Amino acid sequence: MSVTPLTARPADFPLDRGKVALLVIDMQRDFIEEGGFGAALGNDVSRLRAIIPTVARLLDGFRAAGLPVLHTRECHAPDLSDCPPAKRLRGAPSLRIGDPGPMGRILIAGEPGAEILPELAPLPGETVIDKPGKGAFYATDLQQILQARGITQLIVAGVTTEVCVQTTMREANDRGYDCVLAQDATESYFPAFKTATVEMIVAQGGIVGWAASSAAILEAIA
Ligand code: TIU
Repeated sequence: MSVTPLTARPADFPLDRGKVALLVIDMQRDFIEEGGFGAALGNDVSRLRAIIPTVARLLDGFRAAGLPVLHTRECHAPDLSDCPPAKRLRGAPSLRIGDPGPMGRILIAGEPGAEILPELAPLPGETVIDKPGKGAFYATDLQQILQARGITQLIVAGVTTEVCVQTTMREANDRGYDCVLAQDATESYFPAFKTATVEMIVAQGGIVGWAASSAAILEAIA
């Protein structure tokens, strides 16, 4: 298999086209549009919109290269059987998980708010993982899906950087996957948290993984 050096931090990443996939985390209306979960938590959701074109370019690049694309959605069963009470009851959001809002019930599978943004919608045949946790491996089939397809390298994008993206990268790292954060295709409600997350991922020789620009990633897979 052909290995291409991808310009990254803390060092070049040996991208293997036979083993790499794009994993787009939770680009859902509930986190990015008004009236959803992110806004109910008191966040300014507008700043997350800025990465939509960059995530779209990554999707286009992976699709054009014939490389695998996987998407995740954070959402729960309508009866909330997969939602720990602590998750629902924590804090003082204006709407809790399962409550009816302008985009349907908050973070519930099948509701409009839980859908991926139309601009970034999965294509037929692309894997979509519904996950009840912040990490994409907890209580999902992601590990088995990746193993079955021989995927060992993950290019990770999506929201939010320090919550679901970082949790997923840490889960993946512990399972032996080599992960690259697409640093301009991820965003946080808190700019300082995004900066800190990128730095803690690449610190200590890449203790969690690598970070690279989308342009460098697209160049490496072209
Ligand atoms: N609140 C927050 O920053 N994020 C989440 O709750 N979920 C994801 O990051 N997807």
